[in-house]
Amino acid sequence: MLALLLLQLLHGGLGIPSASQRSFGVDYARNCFLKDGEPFRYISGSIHYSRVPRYYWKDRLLKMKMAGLDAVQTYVPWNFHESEPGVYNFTGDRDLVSFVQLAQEVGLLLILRAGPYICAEWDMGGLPAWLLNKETIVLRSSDADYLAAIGRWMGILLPKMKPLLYQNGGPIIMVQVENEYGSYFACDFDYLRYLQKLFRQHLGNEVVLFTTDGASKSLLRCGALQGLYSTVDFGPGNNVTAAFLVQRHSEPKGPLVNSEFYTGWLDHWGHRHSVVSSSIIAKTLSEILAHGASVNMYMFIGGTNFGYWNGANMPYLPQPTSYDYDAPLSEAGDLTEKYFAIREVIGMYKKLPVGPIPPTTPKFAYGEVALEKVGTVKDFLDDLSPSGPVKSTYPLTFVQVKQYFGYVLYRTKLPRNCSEKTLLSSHGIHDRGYVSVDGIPQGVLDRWNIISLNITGNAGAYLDMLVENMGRVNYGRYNNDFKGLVSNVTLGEDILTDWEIYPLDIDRAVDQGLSNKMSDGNISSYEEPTFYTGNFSIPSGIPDLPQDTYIEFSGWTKGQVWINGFNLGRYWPALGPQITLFVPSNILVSSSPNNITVLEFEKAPCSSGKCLIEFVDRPNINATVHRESTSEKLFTRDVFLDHI
Ligand code: NDJ
Repeated sequence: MLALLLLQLLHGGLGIPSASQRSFGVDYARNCFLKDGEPFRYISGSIHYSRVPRYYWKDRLLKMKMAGLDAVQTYVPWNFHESEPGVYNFTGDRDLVSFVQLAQEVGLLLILRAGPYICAEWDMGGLPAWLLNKETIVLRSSDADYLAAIGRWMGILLPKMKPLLYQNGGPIIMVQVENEYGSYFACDFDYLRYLQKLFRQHLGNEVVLFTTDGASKSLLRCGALQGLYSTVDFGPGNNVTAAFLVQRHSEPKGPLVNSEFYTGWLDHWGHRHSVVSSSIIAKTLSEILAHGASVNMYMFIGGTNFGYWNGANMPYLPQPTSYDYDAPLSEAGDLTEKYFAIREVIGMYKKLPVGPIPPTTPKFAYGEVALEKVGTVKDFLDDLSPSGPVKSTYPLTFVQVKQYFGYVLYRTKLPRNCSEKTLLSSHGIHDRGYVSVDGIPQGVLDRWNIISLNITGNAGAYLDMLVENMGRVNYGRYNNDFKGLVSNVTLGEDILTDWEIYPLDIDRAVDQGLSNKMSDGNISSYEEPTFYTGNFSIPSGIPDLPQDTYIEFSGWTKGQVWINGFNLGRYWPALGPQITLFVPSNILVSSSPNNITVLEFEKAPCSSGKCLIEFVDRPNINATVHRESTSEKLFTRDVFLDHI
């Protein structure tokens, strides 16, 4: 006994197990996890560090801790870290090691979903678009080039994670390999085995590696693999007992685990905002906990798809900028009624931590700001595309011109005079094309709804198509989502040739500042894609400013917005349901005016001379949508899974 005490003291004191004593594993005899030799089940919540500014990581993690959670779960989006082959970024908002350490400081364990594929309503499910440089690549299979890229990436990522494993003194108790692989067509066990071996090589034999699949036998068939602990995911509509019985097909013994218990649901542009009642969440959560199961709530805080990070579902429907998810913590980290309902349920099963819950951060209505038209994309072409166009007989895709996100300008000349009846068509607009002839707007082509439009113009006039990548498909077999003009464009019967393709680095140009290049504007139902800029200052004399705010785009149509060079994401109030964009206070400055840059593609509310945006203190992500799609029903999870 004395020897044991001495040993414990030597290892850093009583109560806190030293690295060598720390252990985490599966107890098959007692159907639970074992943590430091004791039976354990976890209550966890999902937070994606890539969707929350680093400035707010601690606030959100503390709120999660105070809800009674034992653990947080995060995905690692590969494309967030490896923007070009071999170019890695783990700094600032991408500093994953700091995020994991912060979770530990706050007293939370961490479940790491390391990818390579994550789904998550994230561009291409987290896979880097540059994988498509090999056009025929079969993603999520044992395609040799795909495996080689994963091998290199995991060789960077996993050694960073190894010291943070629970048994090595860190908070990571489990690591997920792949994600709902059973829902994917490839069903390639060699691929799963490759991942298993790779993860073991880098992380050792002790860590619990696991998989997650929808709670149906057919989905587990291709998702589960001997040696990877198989867990299920299901939402509040499901029969809990039946769902866990499905898990028992793969894991006759061991802990019951729901790795994604849906607290809300995802959104699409043009569909109503998803709302799930707190009472059904509380009721089902309680049932899950009463089964003695471990659970991860997806999402506990959804956060924001800043920049271009949103994904899309098929038939092609992109997700909006907000990833609020109707989660217990709102997009802005606000405490909601659902948060307290969940906390109360957790309190019925374990002792809640004592201490204050960090309050909801205050929001400030900075009011209206007048923007000024500074020029069209064409006016700024030299700044946006300093290396000039790539010339090609037929259109090239984004990856072929080595641009992965945002917008590319495709230009050619009209081969003949076009009367009002001349039809411009393409079956390959990925995803929206803003069309003009000699600077006169003609309309918009879009991937599913409008694949042709009538144009007018004389032979030799410039035909410009600014093509927007609206986010790559993140789920299912159409994951290899090429962007740009992915097939030919026809004018009547003729295929258009001799293209000049301008890759556009808009983010860099915005960051450097756009000087006014205004030529006379014209008023039509469409306008050319145009930049607007403005400034606003944080009022002095009011304590604790700058605070978070929301930018509202009343009267604007569709575009992208930056504040002080930070790309806040896409706005599309003309469609909905999202009308305001979350502006976290950390991107605002008090020392000088804050710069707003807006790129509006279709029509700004400036005909009266005033182009206003407004900073408000309340979000609106739940507005009536202006084009409700009949496919909406397809996207509730259960109906969706029934269709596979
Ligand atoms: O594992 C997936 C997770 O990352 C499971 N989901 C989640 C939905 O939020 C999220 O993508 C599914 N997505 S099934 C596909 C939905 C198709 C309508």
